[in-house]
Amino acid sequence: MLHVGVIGCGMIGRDHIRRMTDVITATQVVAVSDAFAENGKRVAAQYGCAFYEQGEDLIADPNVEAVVICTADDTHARFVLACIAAGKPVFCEKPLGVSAEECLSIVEAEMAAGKRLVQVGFMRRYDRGYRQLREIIRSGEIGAPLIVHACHRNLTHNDWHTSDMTIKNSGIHEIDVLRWLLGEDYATGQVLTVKQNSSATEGLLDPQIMLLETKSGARIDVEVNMSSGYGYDIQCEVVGEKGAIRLPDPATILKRTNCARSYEIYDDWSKRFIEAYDTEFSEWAQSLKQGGPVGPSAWDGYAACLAADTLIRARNERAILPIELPEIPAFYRSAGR
Ligand code: ISE
Repeated sequence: MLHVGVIGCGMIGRDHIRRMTDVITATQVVAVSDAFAENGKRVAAQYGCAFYEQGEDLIADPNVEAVVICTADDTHARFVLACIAAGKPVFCEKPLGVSAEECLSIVEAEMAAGKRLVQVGFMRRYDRGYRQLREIIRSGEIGAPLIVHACHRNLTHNDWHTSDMTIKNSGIHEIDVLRWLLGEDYATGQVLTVKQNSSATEGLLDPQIMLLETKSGARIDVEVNMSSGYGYDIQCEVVGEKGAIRLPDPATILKRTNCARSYEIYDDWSKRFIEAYDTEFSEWAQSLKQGGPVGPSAWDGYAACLAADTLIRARNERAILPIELPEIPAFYRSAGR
């Protein structure tokens, strides 16, 4: 049984605590921490585990063998670095840090520690549909991928959502999963702004269109839309030399009512990707038993953040900019699946 401490008991943190308690048999949550003490204490009482006001104290608890970080994005790097310093495996929700520099400091600390400890929460890589797309691409059946059309639509956004978060907090999923699907890094990036959706918060650039070119010249367009007004909807179509493949929608019941046929579209990611999250945590626990994480690495977190930073700059400068990811260090070459 892997004894886990969870820092951050907001929506995704509580969902992971439930998952590691009720679904994943190999994990047990033994401690939690939350910046809002009352909330953290309530969750600790519900699950019968220890509560720490400070994340650092949870990391230092000898009962905690591995740490899951689900706090605000701008605290991720601090806690990940503390876990590396303590020599404890750490699963960090995306993004790994709020800038490429922050992510690079994690990469450097992990390499100095001499073994992989960090895994980043890019759950799309565990979704059955994305995994099937990747298998087909790798089999060569559709030839080399030429174009990807993707979209990431959220039902609605919080008041504090910013134009940069659209890329670095939401669009970062596509940045990572498409790099993983196509098996190559990006060469350039650009962002098109669009006439604003009138239901978006004033001043928010919504939607935005991210345009990426891979090193081999494949082209990607991604609509990132925070105010779809109808549901949480993730789409992806890969057009290859000999065929095109499309991400399946999750299976939902076909209803025939009121002279109409309809399928439910979920309202958020925790339902849309519920199986992916379960698989992600079960494979993470399994990998730790076998010696260390094999999922999305700190390098993947850095690569995604560097592309996101570049896209934000490209949008602000209305330019097409090169995405200058350095050569992958040998340490990370076999990492990520
Ligand atoms: C959220 O943090 C997620 O990870 C979701 O997958 C994404 O769709 C949403 O936009 C993010 O805010």
